[in-house]
Amino acid sequence: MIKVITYGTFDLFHEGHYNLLKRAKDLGDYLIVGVTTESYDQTRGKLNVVDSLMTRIENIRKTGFADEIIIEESIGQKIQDIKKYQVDIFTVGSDWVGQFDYLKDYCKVIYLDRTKNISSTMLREQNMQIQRIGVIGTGRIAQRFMPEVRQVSGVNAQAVYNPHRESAARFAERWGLDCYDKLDDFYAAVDAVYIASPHETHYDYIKSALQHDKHVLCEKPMVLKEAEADELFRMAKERKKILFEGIKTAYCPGFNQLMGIACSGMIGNIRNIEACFTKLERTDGRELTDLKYGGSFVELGSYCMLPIMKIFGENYTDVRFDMIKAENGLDLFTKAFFTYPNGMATATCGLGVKAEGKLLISGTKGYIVAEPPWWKTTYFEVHHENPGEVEKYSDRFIEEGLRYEVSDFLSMINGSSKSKFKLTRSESVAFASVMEKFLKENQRG
Ligand code: C2G
Repeated sequence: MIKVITYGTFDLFHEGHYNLLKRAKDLGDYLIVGVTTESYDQTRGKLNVVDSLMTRIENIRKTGFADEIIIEESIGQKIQDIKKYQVDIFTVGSDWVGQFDYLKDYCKVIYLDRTKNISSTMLREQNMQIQRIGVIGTGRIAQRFMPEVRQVSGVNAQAVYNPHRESAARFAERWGLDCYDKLDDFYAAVDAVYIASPHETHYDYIKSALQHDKHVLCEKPMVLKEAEADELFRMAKERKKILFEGIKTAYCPGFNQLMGIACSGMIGNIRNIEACFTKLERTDGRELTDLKYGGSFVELGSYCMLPIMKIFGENYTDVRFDMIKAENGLDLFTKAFFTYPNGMATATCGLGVKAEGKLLISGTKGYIVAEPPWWKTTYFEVHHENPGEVEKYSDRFIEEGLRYEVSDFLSMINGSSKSKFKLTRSESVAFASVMEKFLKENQRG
């Protein structure tokens, strides 16, 4: 008996998938089909899969070609499956030519011609209206955003706005966008905006974008006053628009896995969280010279508060700040101490002092530790009383990681609520409220 194996996501099952499975079956006597899990697809950068795993399996089953359906969960699994099921032929569509030649040591590898003019990506795009996204601001973060947004299907980066026409034109030229220096014209050309302008301009841009009925993804810190955050979220709700604070960590798969484990009870009741993020900045850069909105806490505090608020919630009983300041009064190193009824937490941020940069979550049955850069979570460990008992978890964080938030922003626009819990409105409001307290204490409020 000749055994054949093939793998795929098989999202929005179409003729191309059908043809592939039919021909795969014809190659032998017994066909095994491996269907990718959602988390495996996420790790390999496929972020917008529409159908659930059950639906995708059911669609394959209905063709009648598969003698056995298995789940594909990780990158190294193919070799194991080939050995385990004593597979004779591995096959996949011609879009993968060459990429699975390493399996030739284990079985025959056949690339079948791909069916032309049909793909899941095409169908996904037909199913949803393509969102034209416009970028406000042309600085470093906006530059990082561009290659990321291109990885997400269903959005098209369309336009850029900067009141300084020259900067807008340069950015537009580099990334192939339309450039605008008048806001009304810019809004008319897009469905959603990504705001990456200086912090102090966020509030006005968000407000005007919402007034023009645009969805908004705004870089962190979204705003620095609780009342402003409240007002903007209320306005977004009234206008049925999505307003998202872009803290990339909140949307990345590894961090979500970490939060899931922390909240699962695996390390018991959580009592202490230490989140630390430091990066040494040039003393003449914006971060250490902008007397109103610079400094380490405004720059990095959102990342460190994220695990704290997600685990302990927004109702801390007290928050206190200790800091080391530069001559110009900006904080080079800040520790924010949060007190909760049953726990405590510190958010440590530095732009002029280097620290170990860990995330440490301590509970009554063990602790979780993630080394820097935990804010781009790829790896963490769960430790218990017995030092030999350590569980290790890893996930992928691709390049700058902004693709995850763009993908979630898009699914929220398209009516899916699967990303709602990743960063809630009330968490964003709580961040703004802590920032406001911090700035007030520094006479910067
Ligand atoms: N396919 C095809 N013709 C199309 C579209 C897809 O022949 N027009 C084939 C693909 O080449 C693949 C299978 O259908 O063999 C499933 O395609 P996808 O769902 O896109 O899955 P893919 O990402 O190719 O997964 O481990 C996963 C595998 O490596 C392949």
